[in-house]
Amino acid sequence: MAIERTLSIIKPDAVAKNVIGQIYSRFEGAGLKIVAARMTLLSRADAEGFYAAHKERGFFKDLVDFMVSGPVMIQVLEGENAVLAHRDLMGATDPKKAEKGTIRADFADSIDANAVHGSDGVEAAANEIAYFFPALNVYSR
Ligand code: RTP
Ligand code: MG
Repeated sequence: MAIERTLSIIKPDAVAKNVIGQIYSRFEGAGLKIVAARMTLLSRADAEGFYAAHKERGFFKDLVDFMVSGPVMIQVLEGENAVLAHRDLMGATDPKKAEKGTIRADFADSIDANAVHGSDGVEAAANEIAYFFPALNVYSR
């Protein structure tokens, strides 16, 4: 099994609900280690750059508006098959379709306010980690 890293964002809705710790417990319970973390209020430029792949989609403006609506908690997770393991913990993008017991089923309200982000592949993870964390701020554990 490959040890991977992936980027996680606890989105403004979940930060506002005060469930950062509960979400962190799920990461730790699944064997994912938090190797970098930072709370920040994203600028529009940060959010637009991060979601640049979606800039032609109809939901892009709503997505950016939402991501800058309050602080987010950004972390790098490390572990065996971290990218997919994290996507499994998150559940489907639309919380109505997310499996019971997933983070989105338990904490998300809608497809827009869906509690968490996770990289969708190893290459995206590397780019997203570099986007938010200079190399010196990521530690192997
Ligand atoms: P994320 O990137 O946030 O981890 O979510 P994801 O991979 O499950 O979904 P993605 O297709 O990458 O979409 C990014 C975010 O855009 C919002 N979205 N809205 N209204 C819509 O049809 C729609 N589709 C996507 C969601 O908040 C999604 O997390
Ligand atoms: Mg995505």
